[in-house]
Amino acid sequence: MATKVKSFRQTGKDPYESLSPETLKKIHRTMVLDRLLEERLIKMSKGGEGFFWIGGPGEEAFSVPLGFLVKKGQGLDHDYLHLHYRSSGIALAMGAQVIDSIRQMRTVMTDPYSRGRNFVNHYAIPEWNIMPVSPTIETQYSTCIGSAIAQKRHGGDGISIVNGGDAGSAEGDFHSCLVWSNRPANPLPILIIVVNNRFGISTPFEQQHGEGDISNWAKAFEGMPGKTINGNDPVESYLAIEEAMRYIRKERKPYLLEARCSRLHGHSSSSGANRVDEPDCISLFEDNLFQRKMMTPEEAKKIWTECREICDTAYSQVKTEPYPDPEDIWNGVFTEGIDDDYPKKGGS
Ligand SMILES: Cc1ncc(C[n+]2csc(CCOP(=O)(O)OP(=O)(O)O)c2C)c(N)n1
Ligand SMILES: [Mg+2]
Repeated sequence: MATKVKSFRQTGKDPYESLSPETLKKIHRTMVLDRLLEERLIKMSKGGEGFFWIGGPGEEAFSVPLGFLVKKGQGLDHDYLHLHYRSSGIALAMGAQVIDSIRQMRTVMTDPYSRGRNFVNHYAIPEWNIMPVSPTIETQYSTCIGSAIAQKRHGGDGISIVNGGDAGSAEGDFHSCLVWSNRPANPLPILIIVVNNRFGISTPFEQQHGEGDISNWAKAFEGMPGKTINGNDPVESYLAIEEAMRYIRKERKPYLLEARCSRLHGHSSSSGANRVDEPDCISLFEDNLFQRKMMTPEEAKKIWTECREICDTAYSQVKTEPYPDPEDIWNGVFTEGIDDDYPKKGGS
């Protein structure tokens, strides 16, 4: 039987009081920074700077708390992250810099994640165990099995964290992850996340998924906790992620968490990336903070201005930076740099 964890709604306490004012403000600021970064990236893609945009506006209330809760570092004593292309809030909360995403968008040489080669929001940060993000959806649910096996053997409380989308959870890799992490012979410490924005490009969730909540898949496994949360609320997200991580770190077993989030700019630049009318997690969060007198509208406005300045300054800097030299394509691959004999060997 799957364990349904008791919702804090049933406890009668205001969940906002569970987090310190500093934590709430830190989350708010990073959500705003993330939103403005993504809006900048969209603007760049519409202006022909970079070839493609895909990212996470609408997922900030879930991604940012997750990023702050990661046990960050390199190696098996720390968490491993197997992310997808809507994870900018996670990376920013972990300490990634706005300017580096803008660099990857403009495909300049200074892009630290791919030297101007990959799509934007395709991170690769070895120092923090952030595995290279793949544009092939859901393969991360398979790769996370490997890091989790290594962490289980190693001991300690490091966990593997994987996130992906609702449509991808209809693919085999997601189910391999459930089966492999729940093997009675060797259960694995994986936080299995599905961010359900109710669409796979243009396929509605309701037309593809007969299981209702995706977290219902946990019921197939003896004792596996599964939970669906409102991922548009950063406090609900923070508390649910914290609870799931506590369980996985201690029990060394998997946990399935489904976060229902908005998708505020459609799928990607391929579908136009225009703003759509769905609940905005930042507006909702600000309303909650204002009502509780934890922040004033003036304070919020100041934060928006400061974060906008950070994005503007970074963008101005990136515009001065060089594109990769075409010859650089041969560097950082599985060869020893440029092979002068390549054309003679039949290449062109
Ligand atoms: C293996 C594979 N199949 C198909 C695609 C094309 N594709 C890119 S994004 C996407 C939809 C993914 O939807 P979902 O998993 O719900 O994530 P979301 O984009 O909504 O966050 C598809 C089918 C792909 N990138 N990789
Ligand atoms: Mg989706």
